[in-house]
Amino acid sequence: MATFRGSFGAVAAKGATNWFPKHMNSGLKQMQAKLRSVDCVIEIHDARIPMTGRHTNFAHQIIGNKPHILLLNKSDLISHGDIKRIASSYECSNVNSLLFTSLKNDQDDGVRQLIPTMRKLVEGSERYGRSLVKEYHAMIVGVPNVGKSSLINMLRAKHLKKGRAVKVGPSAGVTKCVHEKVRICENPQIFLFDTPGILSPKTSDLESGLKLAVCGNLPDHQVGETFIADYLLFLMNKKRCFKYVKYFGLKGPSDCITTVLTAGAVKFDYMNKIRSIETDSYVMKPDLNLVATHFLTTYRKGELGKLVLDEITTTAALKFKKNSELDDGDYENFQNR
Ligand SMILES: Nc1nc2c(ncn2[C@@H]2O[C@H](COP(=O)(O)OP(=O)(O)OP(=O)(O)O)[C@@H](O)[C@H]2O)c(=O)[nH]1
Ligand SMILES: [Mg+2]
Repeated sequence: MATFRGSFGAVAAKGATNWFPKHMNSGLKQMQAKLRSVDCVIEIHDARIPMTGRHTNFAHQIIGNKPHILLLNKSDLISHGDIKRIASSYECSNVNSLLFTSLKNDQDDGVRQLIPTMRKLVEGSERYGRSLVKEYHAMIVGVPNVGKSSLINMLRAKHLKKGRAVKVGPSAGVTKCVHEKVRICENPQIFLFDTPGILSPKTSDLESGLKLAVCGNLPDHQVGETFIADYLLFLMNKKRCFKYVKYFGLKGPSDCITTVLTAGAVKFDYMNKIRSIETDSYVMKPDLNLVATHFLTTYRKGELGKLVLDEITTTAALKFKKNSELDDGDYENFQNR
């Protein structure tokens, strides 16, 4: 069995995981300005990083005393066991409404529960000067690329049978300003505000920033595709998630990103023809950046295993076998996870 790095020692360029373009600053101000007409804040985060990367300032700058629902979205990319462990770890937190959603599933249970949960919370709240207003307003907040706009479109299609209202896309930073409210329900009338994804101006530590990068919450080129891929490889090995071995046609797990990406370049034919000045002839060189992008995209589609990037430490979590206790015999099981 290969031995793996105990910690991620690679060094990123200074500030590589800090991404706070102008639209985030102005978006945050627009969100604060709209708060007066909002009855409930729906915060969306990526279920693969349930403990990492939630914007720390949302709590006091945006949520305040308003009813708050936390949606851990993209739950199709994690296992049922992990959903249970995360839910139990949130039991003793200050989050009072937690739902897991997958917007890839039309019949998703979490999405079905959202409007009833929101109604219950709003009806049981003060509504600060809005008690005579019959329609409900909610603001959707979260870091980039977690599915805020997709949720609005899905709820609208489900309850109003109407088409897309807001733009969605696979990269971070698609929504750049707070949009006009979108109606998503007739009875009662419920409107949602879509908002731009907001990150903290400075990520607290490199690994938190890299986890956000692996999930696509900041642009790949900001951090560097190969660097993010190396961190993903480090986590996959740490969590004994070895689907990448077969995928890249390797003989066994490896902790060396160049070995993994070079194997991928050969398998997927990501080779560049380059003219060598020394020999005055053409040589084939692997395009490691392209394979790194392919690696990240494949993980993000869930095709390399249902991998939660955080450690989930709760009493319930202790019932599950810890990764550190796994041995060679577990290798086969994890390959098919
Ligand atoms: N697998 C999976 N993908 C999802 C889910 N929800 C959204 N996505 C995808 O995630 C990507 C981002 O979705 P958006 O709705 O644009 O995310 P956003 O939070 O509005 O992003 P910004 O506007 O950039 O802040 C899109 O490619 C969606 O198809 C989900 O539940 N599961
Ligand atoms: Mg959006």
